[in-house]
Amino acid sequence: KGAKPIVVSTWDFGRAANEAAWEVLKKGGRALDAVEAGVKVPEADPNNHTVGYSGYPDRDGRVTLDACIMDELGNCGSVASLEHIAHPISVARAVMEKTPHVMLVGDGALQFALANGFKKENLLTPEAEKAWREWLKTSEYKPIMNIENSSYGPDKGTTFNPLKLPGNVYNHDTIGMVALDADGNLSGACTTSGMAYKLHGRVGDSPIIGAGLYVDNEVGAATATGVGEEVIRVVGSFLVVELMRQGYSPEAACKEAVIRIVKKNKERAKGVQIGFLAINKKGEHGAYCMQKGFNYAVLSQKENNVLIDGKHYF
Ligand code: SD4
Repeated sequence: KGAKPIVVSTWDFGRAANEAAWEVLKKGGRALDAVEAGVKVPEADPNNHTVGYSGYPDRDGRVTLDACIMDELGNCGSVASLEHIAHPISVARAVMEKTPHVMLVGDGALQFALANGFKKENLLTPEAEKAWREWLKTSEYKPIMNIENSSYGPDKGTTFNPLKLPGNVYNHDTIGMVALDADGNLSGACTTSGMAYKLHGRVGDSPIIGAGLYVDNEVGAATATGVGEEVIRVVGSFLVVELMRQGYSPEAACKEAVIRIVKKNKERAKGVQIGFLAINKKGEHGAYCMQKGFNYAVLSQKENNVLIDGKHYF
């Protein structure tokens, strides 16, 4: 004991998630339990259309969820393209704890979940279905130009690059959460419904260990949000942790990972949002993103669930 617990998570909806994680951390609980409890909050939220229950479906109208979790010992579990289960993060944890595997996908992941007591549910809410039916009229899919974020858009008094989705709802936000507990151990969780109206079977970075999430208990932990294809390309979260190992601060490491993506193709990078978020072993936090608009929530004894704007490349 003796470390100062901290939990950070992506986007403004990370604050409610942090509160749940803090309930565990403040009692000296494990970071692993904290991050699972934390991300279950947006997974269950009917107003959040980008994570868990009520997520926007793929182009076939199917809600397919991606999630992963990783602890201080390098144990990890993941599910991809999982349907009908409201808490994919808990299925990912069960994969980690009850199987010799790391990742289960699609029908196999569902079969495993049902065999382990998870309830089959309809995750497509009437609201999300309505949005999908609207989308079907044009079936326009341009993920490249999507600037995901929750603080811009017509509803917030700015017209900065709004998505053309019904109801002006932004179509991709993931919750990534990393935490340090009182024992000085790190863990992380990441969960999403992925890009709205994606091809059926598309999997992003979020359930890929090293891309959407990485934890190394000697160094730090990192998570990512944004266009997953870009994050996978540079194995983003692993990269951030390795840069911290070399002495970079969390923010500098996140910035360098963003620059790595830019270097691959600057024109392509201009049209996408990516956000990295990290903490190190000392409990220092930092983030960096491609475009203005990414923010993250920090909860510790010092920082009362403050929302911080990530610095941005463009
Ligand atoms: C994905 N990275 O499926 C996720 C989406 C996301 O903020 O993060 N949105 O590519």
